[in-house]
Amino acid sequence: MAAHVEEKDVNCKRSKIDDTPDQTSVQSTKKIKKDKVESEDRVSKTLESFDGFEVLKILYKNPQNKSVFLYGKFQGNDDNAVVLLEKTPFPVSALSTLLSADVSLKPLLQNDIYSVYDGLPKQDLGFSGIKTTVIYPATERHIEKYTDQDVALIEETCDDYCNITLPYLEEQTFKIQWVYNILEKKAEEVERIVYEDPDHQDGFVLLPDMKWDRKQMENLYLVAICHRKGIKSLRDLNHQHLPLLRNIRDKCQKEVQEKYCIASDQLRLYLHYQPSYYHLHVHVTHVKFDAPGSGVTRAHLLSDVIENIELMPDYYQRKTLTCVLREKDGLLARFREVRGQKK
Ligand code: G7M
Repeated sequence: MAAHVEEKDVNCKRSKIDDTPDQTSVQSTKKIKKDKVESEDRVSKTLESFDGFEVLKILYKNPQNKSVFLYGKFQGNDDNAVVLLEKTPFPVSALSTLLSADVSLKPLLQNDIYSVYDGLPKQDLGFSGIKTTVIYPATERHIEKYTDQDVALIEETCDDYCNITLPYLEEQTFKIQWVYNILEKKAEEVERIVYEDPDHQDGFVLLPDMKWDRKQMENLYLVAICHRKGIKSLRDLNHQHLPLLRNIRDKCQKEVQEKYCIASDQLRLYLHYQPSYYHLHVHVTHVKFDAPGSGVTRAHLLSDVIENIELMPDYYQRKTLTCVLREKDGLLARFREVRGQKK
């Protein structure tokens, strides 16, 4: 079986993505310029307010999950900014303050026993209720990423991976500086790190995902980023990675149990295919939380990944993987071009 894995690796043109922070690949000067801001080894400065911010476009809005994504600029600066506003769940600890004289009620509807009000806090109640994520300076890719768009389901065979996906990935500049900043402790406070196994081969850093507000356990969202460089995605995984994958599974479960008192049967550990960032990482979410990307078209349970590889060491070099690609994703355009499909 192992020999077969090597054979497959040879069949699939060797990846030029060496997964180093300063990687450059064949691309137009325009593109290099477009993405330059992200390849620099730096951490953007902390904003104090949105003073001088001008909203140029609403990229996405979702009344169900009460979020809105915007694109805009700060006065006197030409850099793009993407701002994600998401209303957060009510922290149980704030309920007694919310249901008190500190909130005035403005009636909106009154009918028989039913009434609806606008609840207006008179002062700071100790929780903002709005999670605000700022990507600044943002590239055009960020603007695309957060823009509402149609998606298409693509069945990627292993040949498609070798002939379409991998060459496409090799042409791109992968902006994973944020990953290296975390691994090298250049960004995100060290105390945010939930756990670290420093082993170069099988170690990883476990920390809160950017999407988690770190307040509610029921939408717990952590991400485990492996120390080893060069593993782009599920497609690269084979029997040699089993110790790494088992280590991530076992230690994440243990640490989450110890730190957050969440049992392993309440945790969902999974990988995305396609991921947004091609450096191996595992999503760790509460099973009750319907996290974006935790559905069948994107998430692959870590336990299934491990078992599939145990059953067939080169499973992910052979399996057709179905994934969702967004309309503006260049990879979708490439699939359509090669397959002679029109939008
Ligand atoms: O789709 P993909 O499997 O590549 O998921 C990447 C995950 O990384 C997403 O869940 C993001 O929310 C998370 N993420 C992205 N960035 C840029 C950061 C970051 O700077 N810090 C943290 N903690 N998580 C991030």
